[in-house]
Amino acid sequence: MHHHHHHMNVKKFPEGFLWGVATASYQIEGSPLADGAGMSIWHTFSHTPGNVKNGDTGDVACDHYNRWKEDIEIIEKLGVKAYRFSISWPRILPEGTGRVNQKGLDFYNRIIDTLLEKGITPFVTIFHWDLPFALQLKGGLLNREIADWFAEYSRVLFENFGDRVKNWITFNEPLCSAIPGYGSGTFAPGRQSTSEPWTVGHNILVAHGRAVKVFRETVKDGKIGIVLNGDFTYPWDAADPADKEAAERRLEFFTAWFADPIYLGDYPASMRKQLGDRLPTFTPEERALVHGSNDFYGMNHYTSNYIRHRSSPASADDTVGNVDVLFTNKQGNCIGPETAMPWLRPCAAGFRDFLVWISKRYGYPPIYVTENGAAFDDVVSEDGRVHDQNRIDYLKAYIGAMVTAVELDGVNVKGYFVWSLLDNFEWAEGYSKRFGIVYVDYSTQKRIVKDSGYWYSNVVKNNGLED
Ligand code: GBH
Repeated sequence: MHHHHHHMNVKKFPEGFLWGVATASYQIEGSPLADGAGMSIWHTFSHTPGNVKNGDTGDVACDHYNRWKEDIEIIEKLGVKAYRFSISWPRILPEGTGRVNQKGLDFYNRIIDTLLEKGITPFVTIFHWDLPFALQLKGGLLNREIADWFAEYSRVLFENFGDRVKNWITFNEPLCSAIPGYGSGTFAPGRQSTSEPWTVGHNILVAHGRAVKVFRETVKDGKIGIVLNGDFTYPWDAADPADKEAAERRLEFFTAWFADPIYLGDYPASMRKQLGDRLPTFTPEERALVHGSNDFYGMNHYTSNYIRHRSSPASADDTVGNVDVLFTNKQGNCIGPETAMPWLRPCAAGFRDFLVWISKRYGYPPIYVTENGAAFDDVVSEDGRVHDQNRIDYLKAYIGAMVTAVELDGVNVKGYFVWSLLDNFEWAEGYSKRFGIVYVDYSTQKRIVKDSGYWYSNVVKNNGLED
């Protein structure tokens, strides 16, 4: 018998808690140019040799463009209540603006209608990185006109789908568009700059604000927010005030970069201090668009790190807040065991602490955990199943940490989405990394629900973890 403090036994969620799974268009759909779609920057980037492991592209992916019905039936069979997916901008507007492609609208209309028929709540991400290549030719996210282009595209979606879709996400992880996209160059469009990431981040915030304004005029009974990624941080030396400050500063450079302007009206002081004029300033009009623009906080969270202060001044290309990002602390303790992704170490305590950090800083906003999960080297066993106990352990620990944050810390989590429904195109890693709770055999396109998929199905059924 276990003798916990009685609160610790509470593992159920409030009635109506939304359990979901998540995907993104370029990662699963395939057929990127079908039915009149324009090219996206991930199409051109992945077709440029050297950018993606093994030369993989999204040309076929999970063939979800043709198998969407089967995939929705899997969601239904697992009893999952919500599905977060993204819309491919160049399917809807092949040139980025202007002419609307009806066949693109039709594809997503079929998905939305099928989800609703089955009682699955759609969460639509407007932008999950597949920018129309036509807009990249005009400067893409670096061009401040992105706010006009994005508002126009968003309006098309709200007018066509807003009668049925009530939960919307503007941008997925703007940090990834800004830093891997424009700083290190590991993601499309593959630029390497020390100044551009900060302009890109600013332009995305303004574009988000513009879309929210359109949304509030057109979809009066809906909710909208941005999705931000964030790894939690602990000081390398918990007794050193400089490391404690560095751990805080890293969170500011990672997440408060976007969340502070939205919830508090301006960039964190630590960023202004280090970046000076390289960090844009908000005009009063921009600030009015951005401040107060979230109905909910969308949280993508996977891992945590130990953070050590750097005593040397930050170099111009430093994007992490002048810190070292580490897996072990001063005592030699490890943040968590390895997974298939070098950056991802399971640390469920960091999830609870991050939920609390966000809640305290921004006044306990409603939160949807829009992505959480892990990649492991899954294999199909002789019995035809995928016994991914490591993924079950990960999800169980993280969901448990979330329960604790809700029950003991008063964090306002409304829903949770596993990344991902399917193994899929993991960006620069191609098909080499598997995040799905459903295995995809890429040679046959056969889907196999992994043990974690069945396990998660039970979590949904029980509305929480079993004791
Ligand atoms: C999310 O981003 C995405 O939203 C999703 O599409 C993706 O499939 C999923 O997570 C799993 O990766 O060593 O500094 O280059 C992932 C966020 C972005 C975190 C890149 C790690 C690289 C860190 N990731 N980042 S770095």
